[in-house]
Amino acid sequence: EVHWFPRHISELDLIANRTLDAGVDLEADHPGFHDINYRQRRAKLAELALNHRMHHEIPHTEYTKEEVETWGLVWDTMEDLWAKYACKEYKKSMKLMKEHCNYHRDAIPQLSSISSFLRQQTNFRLRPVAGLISSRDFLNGLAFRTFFCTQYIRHPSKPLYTPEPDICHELLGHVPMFVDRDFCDFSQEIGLASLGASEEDVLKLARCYWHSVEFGLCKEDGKHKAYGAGLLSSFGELEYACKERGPDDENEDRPEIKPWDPAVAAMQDFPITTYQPVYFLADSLADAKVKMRKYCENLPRPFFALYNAQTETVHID
Ligand code: H2B
Ligand code: FE
Repeated sequence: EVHWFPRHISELDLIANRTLDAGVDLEADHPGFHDINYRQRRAKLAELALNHRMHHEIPHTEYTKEEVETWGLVWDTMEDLWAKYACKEYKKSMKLMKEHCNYHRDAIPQLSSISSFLRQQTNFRLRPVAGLISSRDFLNGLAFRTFFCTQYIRHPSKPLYTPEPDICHELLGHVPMFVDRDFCDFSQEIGLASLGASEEDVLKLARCYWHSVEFGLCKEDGKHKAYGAGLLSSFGELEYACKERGPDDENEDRPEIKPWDPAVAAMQDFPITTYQPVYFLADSLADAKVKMRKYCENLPRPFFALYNAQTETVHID
């Protein structure tokens, strides 16, 4: 029996609000757990996401001075690291984000403006979401070239750490990559394969997503550059993953680098609160996409899903 899945983009409204509990551990561990003002702010932004409907304008969000300061601090910390370790696609897009979407250290950009820009560029869009949703729901959105995007910001007591996605991770890690066509097609490929997939296959696709969209590396002139959002928004791990190590650094902690192979990544478990022990390295974003497509074509499925961008509908063959 095939698991239910959305057929029209408007049906993403049905899954966007199925947020998961952060889990008792994460909750008690959360830097904002005991901060009543922070929790109220989160509740207010959650309400905006819950009330959103596909094809409606995303409302303008006013951020407080303190929130903008946190954003600025993350920005300042990351800027030099992007220059050194971000892939060329990211750097090119970041330039466009500055020109078209008000990206700079002193203001948190608006989702509505980013979403319209992405739609013009690659027909990807952002859809506000209140927090973490299941892997299945999250990946299903990608089939419709839709990225579920949180709007709240991490707690100011720990500006360089967040146990969950936040606006810094989404806008500085993920968004610039969605200006790149190969990357968008790559993401949609995983999304289409997740529609109606078995629990087992969703888990495999979620691992592929993790080892690429979140923590993927690609080659550039013999060097390792990051295209994964978890790296591009984390000051410690970006350097850890991409740094060139010589024979003198032998005693240093170093991650294992495996060539990008979705069949291997699909079986590779990962930690969520520490640096990754293993990263996957693609030859290029186009290479990552081609391999992902081949892998998805070979998943055992009773049908093949195609997306019609004009009608915003998924058809099955
Ligand atoms: N939900 C939300 N809101 N944002 C994410 O980035 C996210 C998610 N990632 N659910 C998913 C899970 C990812 O870790 C994979 C697909 O499991
Ligand atoms: Fe993410």
